[in-house]
Amino acid sequence: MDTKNYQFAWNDKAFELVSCSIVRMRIDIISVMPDLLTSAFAHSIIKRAQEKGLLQIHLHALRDYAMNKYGQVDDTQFGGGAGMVLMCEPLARVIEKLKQERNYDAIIYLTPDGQTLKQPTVNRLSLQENLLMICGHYKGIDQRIRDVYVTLEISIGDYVLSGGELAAAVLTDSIGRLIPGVLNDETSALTDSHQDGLLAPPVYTRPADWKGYKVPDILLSGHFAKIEEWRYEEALRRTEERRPDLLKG
Ligand code: 6GU
Repeated sequence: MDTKNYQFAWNDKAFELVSCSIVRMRIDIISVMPDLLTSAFAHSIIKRAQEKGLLQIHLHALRDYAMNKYGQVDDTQFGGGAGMVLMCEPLARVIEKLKQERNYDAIIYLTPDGQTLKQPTVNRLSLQENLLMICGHYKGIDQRIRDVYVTLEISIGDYVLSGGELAAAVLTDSIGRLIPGVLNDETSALTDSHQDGLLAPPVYTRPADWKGYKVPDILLSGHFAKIEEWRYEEALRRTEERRPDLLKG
């Protein structure tokens, strides 16, 4: 990475990255309902990542690549059965166009039969430059598009969504916040649940006594080493109680 294109400046507390002429990551998302995604990326950390120039998100409406003037992008499935399937031709058109413009490190299809998303995959993807995500709808996309173009298939859990858009938003959010320079110290990723294989410990803020419910004394002690030890013990206890499967690995 060429650091001389980065601009740092003082804010109230820290010398911080304010702009950067190299976009660190570009994510392209193909969808029949791109509007569903706009607000997901217009807030909080992902909004700031884009403002800082560290992340570019480009939405592509599949209907712009439709078969005909009626905007057809799907058809019934061969062999019979309910539900529509997104056709090869519109998807191939938009994918080919994008592939001509840049090399993609991964072409990801969001699908309930993909591999379940876990933090290590998110960490790995956050280091890439160009990602292409395809959102399915209805019964999904023609298998031949998966065979020809898709390099990674991801599900966000064992339940069914109406389409891949919300999954693409989840994946983009989880990746975007890890791009170097996006999070500051206050929002550090290192203490997140799952990042160290443990669930996060409980957290408290003022007042120290709320209707008689008190904050654990240790957190008010100012003894940083003891506090860290307490947090670790609580994280371990919580993980044993709620997600013993995480401790087996
Ligand atoms: Cl990625 N897509 C859909 N439609 N449903 C899901 C999913 C994806 N992950 C879990 N459920």
